[in-house]
Amino acid sequence: MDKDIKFLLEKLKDKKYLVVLTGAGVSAESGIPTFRGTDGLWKEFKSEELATPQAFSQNPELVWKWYEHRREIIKKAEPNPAHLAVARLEELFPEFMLITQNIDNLHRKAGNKKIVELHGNIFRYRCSNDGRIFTNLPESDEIPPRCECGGYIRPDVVWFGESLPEDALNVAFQSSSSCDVMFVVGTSALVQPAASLPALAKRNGSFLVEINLEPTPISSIVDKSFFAKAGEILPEIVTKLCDTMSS
Ligand code: BV8
Repeated sequence: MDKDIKFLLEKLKDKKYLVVLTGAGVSAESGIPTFRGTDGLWKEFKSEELATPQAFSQNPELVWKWYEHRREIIKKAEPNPAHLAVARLEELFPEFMLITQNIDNLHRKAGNKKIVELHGNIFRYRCSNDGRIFTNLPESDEIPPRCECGGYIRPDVVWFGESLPEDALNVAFQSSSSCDVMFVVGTSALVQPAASLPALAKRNGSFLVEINLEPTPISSIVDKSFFAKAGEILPEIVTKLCDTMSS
């Protein structure tokens, strides 16, 4: 691995603008199940079946309880060394943007500031009728709770078949088009439009690095793959990067 990191550090020497794109794999070592892993969320349902507006309108209580279940897991989770390494990278590069598909808030907890949450945040809620945002839930003995307007309150996350927040998407496209290096960490690169960002960066001449346990659909276009746990390889890369920068 050492020679791989040495190769990477060589390539990073003249790079100024780093974008990091993360998926569920960066939170796996915090004990949060990924979507498609063997430890996947709720075995009896596929995430794609529950994370949809149709599922919520057909069975709001089931979908609400699924998110409550995930919130309880996430509340007990702490940022792992991969999250901490990504936070350190924000300090090391003159220009930086973190684009995450995750809704678990762990990058913010780890200290990152420049974050685009492409798919929302599980600790934020919105009325499914009038769109009002809630950070704390109103008192209600209904499941899901209702807004004053009578509409059900839902998690403020992006479901399959729903458009991503325009401002988040614009920043994601803008930074992916302008960066000169992109790290893609812990994503199966299947979910669109997030999965199109690495190709966008590549088209603009960025140096692409993938960190994953296994190859993904973008492995053929990246310049360097590290098949390892993010919580192990990222801290190693960042430590060596700090040594290089301070020497
Ligand atoms: C949309 C929030 C426009 C909710 C999520 C083409 C263009 C546009 C749209 C589509 C398209 N083709 C299909 C679509 C529709 C759809 C889509 O992409 N479907 C997929 C399944 C094919 N996209 C959408 O619907 C998007 N909307 O495009 O709007 C539109 C509007 C109307 C009609 C059509 C289009 C909205 C997508 C957002 C869905 N919401 N999350 C919630 O979380 O509950 S997506 C959700 O799943 C996550 O946020 C995440 O993005 C995704 C899971 O992906 P990953 O993060 O990659 O996680 P996964 O488990 O898959 O992989 C983990 C990886 O980590 C693995 O590779 C594993 O090897 C690795 N790993 C594990 N442990 C480690 C590790 N790596 C390193 N270290 C470890 N320790």
